[in-house]
Formats: sequence, structure tokens, C-alpha cells
Amino acid sequence: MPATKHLPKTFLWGFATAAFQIEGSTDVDGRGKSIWDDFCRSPGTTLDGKNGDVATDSYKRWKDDIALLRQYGAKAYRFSISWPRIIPLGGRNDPVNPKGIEFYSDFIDELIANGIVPFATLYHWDLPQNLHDRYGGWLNKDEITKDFVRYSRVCFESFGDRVKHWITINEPWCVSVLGYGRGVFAPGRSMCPAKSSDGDSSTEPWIVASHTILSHALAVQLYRNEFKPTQGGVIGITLNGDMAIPYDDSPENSSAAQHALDFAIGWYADPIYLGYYPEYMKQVLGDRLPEFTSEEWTVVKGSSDFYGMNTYTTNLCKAGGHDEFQGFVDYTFTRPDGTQLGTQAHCAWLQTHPTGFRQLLNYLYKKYKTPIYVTENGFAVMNETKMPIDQAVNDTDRIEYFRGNCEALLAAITEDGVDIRSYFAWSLLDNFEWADGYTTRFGVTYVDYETQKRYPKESGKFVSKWFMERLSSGKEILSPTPSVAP
Ligand code: PNW
Repeated sequence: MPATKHLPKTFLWGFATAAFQIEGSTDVDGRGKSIWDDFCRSPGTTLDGKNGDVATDSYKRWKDDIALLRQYGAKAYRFSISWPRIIPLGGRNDPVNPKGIEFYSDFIDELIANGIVPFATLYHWDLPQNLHDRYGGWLNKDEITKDFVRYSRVCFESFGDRVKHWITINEPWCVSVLGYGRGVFAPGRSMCPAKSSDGDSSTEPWIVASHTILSHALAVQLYRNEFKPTQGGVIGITLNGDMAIPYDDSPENSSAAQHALDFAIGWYADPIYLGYYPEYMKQVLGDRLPEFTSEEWTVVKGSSDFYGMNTYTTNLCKAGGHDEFQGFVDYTFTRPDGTQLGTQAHCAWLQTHPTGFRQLLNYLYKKYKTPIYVTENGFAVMNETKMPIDQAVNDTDRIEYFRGNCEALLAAITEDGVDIRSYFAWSLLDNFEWADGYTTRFGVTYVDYETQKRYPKESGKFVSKWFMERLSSGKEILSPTPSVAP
């Protein structure tokens, strides 16, 4: 049998979550409201009509969560800081909430005491509601950039002595397209008749995107100028994006795959890593694509120390689609011969496809030439029928998903030479899956939402064992795998 290939000793693996999806306690210790609080309370916004008031109760059970990470043997944990806990009204002249600072400070200390490296995301979609009401939130360039920078400063000052891995904004594509285009995420602005009619989805998503890019870049500039010299961490952005491959070998479908990548990834990554927008986007959007001033371009270009990669699936691409947000490309999982690309998850947009995962790692590294941190990757299972817990923890499809992608990750590092520094499985826990409410479960740990009891799934144990074996020396491989509670 060939010897097991190993990951670099410094490789960081673990699990990811986001504040609004797990914390609950939305009214506690001076937290202000976020745009998700009321959004998910209005009828028709979540599949099960549920909201984030309790979620997985992690604001209270955070020590249990860290104990769980410890049981899995995770080397790192990616979590997000809730802006409205730190600055309840959000703005640069609004007061900082000492209880919010204390919560994350204690949390970070406990991670470190357990030997777990903290990866902190500053913005995972929970904009303070007040900023949206006061000036239109992400739509208002002058205000939002200044307020985001001030919020970032408070976080660097309070936690930067211990946090050495910062992510500015999680998946700005979702903020723009799902929040201001399709209107299915907060703040739910859209022209789609079934949704609120107050937005203009032909212009707002593109405007919001440029403001998220600029806010990110200004926060990075601040960190590099004032904090990095003494704190010495790294900072970057996390983008979502799935591999796009042509449906068949026709020239129009080859171009379609590139067009899909341009609209999903290049929209953000080309400006940030290369200093320009994709040609195809300029062609399609014309003057609806906001330009940066030359001064702004100097801040934007090169504003990420790494590529934060969230990816879930691979799409087959066909030209001639009607959806502008997908670059007029149609996605399918069905090959021309009728077979499926992979195993279908219990949400429409996700199938397993490890080859595509490896291709995407190569594509990004070749194009953007920067180290990659995989910050999210995971598989969804629905639990409508209240499966018994012993069945729910036996999540074989999710194990296959992680096995395939972890092997692909290892091959990308050892055979293709891609510089990959982390892998975070999404998610540590089943949690509030945004517009899907609690119907869709991404966790490697099952959460019983009635008792809030946590049950490690087989997939969590699998990921743990897989990384342990590939990080240790030969001798350590023989030692028992970490003890994970039944
Ligand atoms: C990401 N899509 O969101 C987020 O970062 C997580 O908070 C979320 O729980 C996770 O992926 C699973 O969904 C996405 O429609 C939401 O393609 C929607 C899409 C992709 C990612």
C-alpha cells in the first residue's frame, strides 16, 4: 500500500460558523438589531417560518462549542463577530458595547487555551439595522465605508493581540445578489413582484458590490498601516464561487463557463487581486457597473493577503441563460448523456463533485497567484421528517462528500503545487440556514433544536480522523484517533 501523503505541518483545519446562524440571544447584553432580525420574522422569508432568536443557543453554550471543537481535535475555528453586539447602533460615532467585547474576548481566550487558532470574520451578513434605516446601509458609500472601518478598528484593537487571521467580509456576492437582487436575503430589496418592491435590482446589486469591495479594502488598509506592524496577522476576503465547466465541447458553452466564473468570482476577485473588472462584466453591464476612482483602485488592488475560498459544488454551464446575475449562463447538474454530475444534496444547488473542487483550486491559484484558505465547504441534508438521531448522525453522503474533497485538496497541494493553507468544513453545527430556516442541516454535529443537545455525526469524526492522519508523523498515525463522544 502506498504511504499516506501528508499535509504541510502548518496546515490549519477545522470547522466554520457565523454569529447569526448560531448565537441566538438577540436581545441580550445590549446587542442591537441586525437586518436579519426583522427580515426573518416577516412572513414568507424563511422556509419554516423560523428566525434566529435562539438558533443553536451558542451565545450561552459557547463553552460547549469549544469543548466540541476540542473533541474533534480541530486546529482552527472560523467564527464571525456580530457587529451589532460590538456597536449596537453600528455607526462610527455610536458607543461601543463593553459586554459585546467581553463576550468575544472570553471566547477567543478559551479557543487559545484549548490550542485552537481563531479565524475571525468581521461581517457575515448581520448589518446593524440602524445603519440600514439611517442611511440605506450598503447602498451609501461614504457612510458605510467609514462605519465599517471604524467597526473593524474596534475589533483589531480589542482582539488583534490574539486573532492573527482576519476575514473582512464573507461572500459579498450573496450580500449583493441575494440581498439586493433576488431579495431572498436581508434586507430583501428586489423588483421581483413576490418580494418587496422598493429595490432596483438592475442597479443596486452592482452598487452594493462596489461598496463591499471598497469597505473591505479600506479595513485592510487600516490593518496594514496601524495594526499589522505590531500584531503581525494576515487579513483578506472570503468569496463564494463554484467551479464552472462547459456542458459540452461547443465553443459557446466553453465561453459560458468562463462567463459564469467572471460573474460569480471575477466580479470581486479580479478587482481585488488584479486591479480591474472582468471584460465580460463591463460589456454586459455597461455603466451599471460602478467604476472606482484611481485613488480607490490603489486601495482595492492587492487588498487581500490570501484568497478566502468558500465553495460547495460544480456547475455544468450552457450559454443562452436569462439570469444576468449568472452572466446569462444556465446551470445544470445533468450531463448531455442524462447522467448526474454527482450525489444530490438536499438543497437544489448542491451536488458532490471532487474533480471540480480540485479544478477550482487550480484555477484560482493560477489566476490570482495568492495563497488559498478554504474557509467553507460542506453538504446539506434536509430533516423534514424528524429522523431518529441515530440515523441522522450516520450521514454517509456527507462523509463521501468530505472524503472526495479532502482527497482532492491533498492532490491539489501535493501533486499540483497549489499553496493551500486551511480547510474549514461548514459547519461545526446544524444551524440557522438563512432563507431555509432550520430545515436544511449542514452540520457535522447534529443539533436537537428542542433540547439543544449536540450529537457528533459520523462525518465530523471522519473529517477529524482524516486530517489527524495526514498531519501527524508516521508514528503518530498508529495512535488512537481523538475521542469523540457518541
Ligand atoms: C454560504 N447559493 O452561503 C454561507 O457563507 C453560509 O453562511 C451558509 O450557511 C453556507 O454557505 C451554506 O449555504 C451560501 O445560493 C448561500 O449558491 C447560498 C448560496 C451559496 C452559499
